[in-house]
Amino acid sequence: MSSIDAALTEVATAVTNTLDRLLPAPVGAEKRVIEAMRYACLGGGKRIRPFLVVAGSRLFDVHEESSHRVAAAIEMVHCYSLVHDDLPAMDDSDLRRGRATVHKKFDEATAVLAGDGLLTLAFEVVGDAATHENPAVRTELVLALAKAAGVAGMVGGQMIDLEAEHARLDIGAITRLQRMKTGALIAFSCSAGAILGQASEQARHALVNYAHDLGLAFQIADDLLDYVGNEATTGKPVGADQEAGKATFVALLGIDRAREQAQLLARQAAGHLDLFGEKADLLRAMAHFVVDRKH
Ligand code: GRG
Repeated sequence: MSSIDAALTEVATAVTNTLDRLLPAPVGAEKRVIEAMRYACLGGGKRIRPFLVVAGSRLFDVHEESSHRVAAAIEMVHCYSLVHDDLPAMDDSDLRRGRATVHKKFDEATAVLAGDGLLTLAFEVVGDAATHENPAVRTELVLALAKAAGVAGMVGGQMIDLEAEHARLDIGAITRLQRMKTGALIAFSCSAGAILGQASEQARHALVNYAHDLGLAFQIADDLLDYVGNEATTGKPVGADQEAGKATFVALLGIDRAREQAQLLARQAAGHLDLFGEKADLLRAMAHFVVDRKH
């Protein structure tokens, strides 16, 4: 196993344990929605966003309980977005992470509620004093997460994406859409450690630049998997973007140029971390992992 695979596995295990602890126990009359929330969060996933929170936090020697709580919160927001994105009103998908989507396993109303429950629980976790003793740090995290998840970020990007089906977006418009839809949560994940560690402006700036390039590289790799991946390894249907006529980086650039662009962005992302020296090796390795991944 490579060191990045081993590090991802280590963080994934720790964050899954934290999620298990933070998600309520499935009891009481409301038990069904809690079961759906747990099903959405505890069954697989690469845990890339939690990894970025934990690896970024290590640059500033942040206490692990703090970084694991924020890592669990960002994964809750990510899982909510997947649950809602899979609904018939959006992507209408039956398969996610190699098993039935939440609305297939439960039902549509429960899936809507489970997503809502995860989004709100994420803010409860970040805002809790157990995440950081300084209320100003907690407030900064809550605001950054709200911006990343809301209309200026993921929700806004998803709206543009839904309206863009069969539209001819140019490279600038696709880049903006993806920076909002997937880039914003990735950017929050990269900056969370600097917020928790009350890092210098220079350090924060470097991480913002890293996140920009990493987010785009991640999205191009995701678009490529829709073209050249297979359902057995991705654990989700492939070819859906092409079928829907979606404007993606691959549709615009072609497979070879998209691959080259993703590799270039990964190298550029790693280059932004020079000031952290060897301490940032895991984040550098992650930049290459996101473009070389098969799922
Ligand atoms: C419904 C508000 C709302 C937003 C949905 C992010 C998103 C917007 C939808 C997800 C659909 C999708 C496939 C987007 C492409 C990029 C992406 C987020 C891929 C899935 O992330 P991974 O690869 O998944 O990190 P795992 O399962 O490993 O966590």
